[in-house]
Amino acid sequence: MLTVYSDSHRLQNGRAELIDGTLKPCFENPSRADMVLTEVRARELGDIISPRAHGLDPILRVHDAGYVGFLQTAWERWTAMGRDYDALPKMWQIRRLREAIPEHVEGQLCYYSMDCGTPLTAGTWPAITAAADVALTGADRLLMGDRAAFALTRPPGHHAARDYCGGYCFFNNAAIAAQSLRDRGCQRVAILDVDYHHGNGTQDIFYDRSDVLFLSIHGDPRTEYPFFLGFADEKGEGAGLGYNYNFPLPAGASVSNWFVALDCALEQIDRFAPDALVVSLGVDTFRGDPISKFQLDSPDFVTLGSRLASAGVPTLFCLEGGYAVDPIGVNVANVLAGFNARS
Ligand code: SP5
Ligand code: ZN
Repeated sequence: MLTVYSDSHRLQNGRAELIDGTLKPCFENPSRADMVLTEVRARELGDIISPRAHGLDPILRVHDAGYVGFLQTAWERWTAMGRDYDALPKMWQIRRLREAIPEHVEGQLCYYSMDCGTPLTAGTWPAITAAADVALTGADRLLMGDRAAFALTRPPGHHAARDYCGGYCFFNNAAIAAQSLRDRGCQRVAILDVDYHHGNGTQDIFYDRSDVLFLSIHGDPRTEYPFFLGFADEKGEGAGLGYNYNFPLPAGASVSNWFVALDCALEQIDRFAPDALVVSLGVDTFRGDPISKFQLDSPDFVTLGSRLASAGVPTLFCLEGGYAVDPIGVNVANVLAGFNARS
């Protein structure tokens, strides 16, 4: 399987996130992608190519133009005020506050953010446009007839919705790729999100649509981030009713229960009979993950890859979370190797 990779991911290198009440070094940092790339190379999983630039149009098919414009200009406007530290929001447009978009960059940062763990930095814009191109170039390969491709996307994307960032995500790489596959001839696309955290952004983007099936297996939002979305009763709305599946599992859920949920998700994918499958591949389900509470061990990721291959659908993997940095390369490569062996 081919890997798409760009060095530009390095440009997203936040200094700190607010977590557990303190500013801590960002869990989502460049060393994650370095570890994954090193392992993909060492295991000879396939060619590694650079992305092709796709421009802003495919991003604007998924994201709000005002939001995209904000991301494009935010750092310049932030530093023009004499600020040189990463931009983090410090309030939110919560219940009964005005919904109008503020004029000031700081107000806009608050308006367009979900949390204060997602620092906007000098290099955020080039990094996130490159990550979208990485995902889109992976989609190109499926359209050329490849059985599968791995988009080594960083920063991740699945918490980013139509018009907000959060959870280390700015552009929803998987959603951008899925929409592009739709726009270029696939009738039905399924997105399976196996990251520890619910893919609230992806759900938001496709919630009222029947042409993109979204399924997510994740820590129960009753106790886990992102708290406000990802419950089992969220089934889609309007034309999208019946095309959204959440499989929340209690924090600490066993590996066997996790794979039961995967089987349920795969059954729905089979029924939907998509032309392409996009996997939001977070490996923060690993038992050693510093911010998550599932129990998967490294060999379980081989099983995951193999089960995904059994769906028999052209598959694009987009990297999402995974914060145990030393084993992240092995865990991701195990998924890809398990898939290769079965397909
Ligand atoms: C892409 C992705 O995986 N984003 C995850 C963002 C999670 N951010 C907040 C996590 C809060 C976890 N709290 C556990 C603290 C352990 N000391
Ligand atoms: Zn995650």
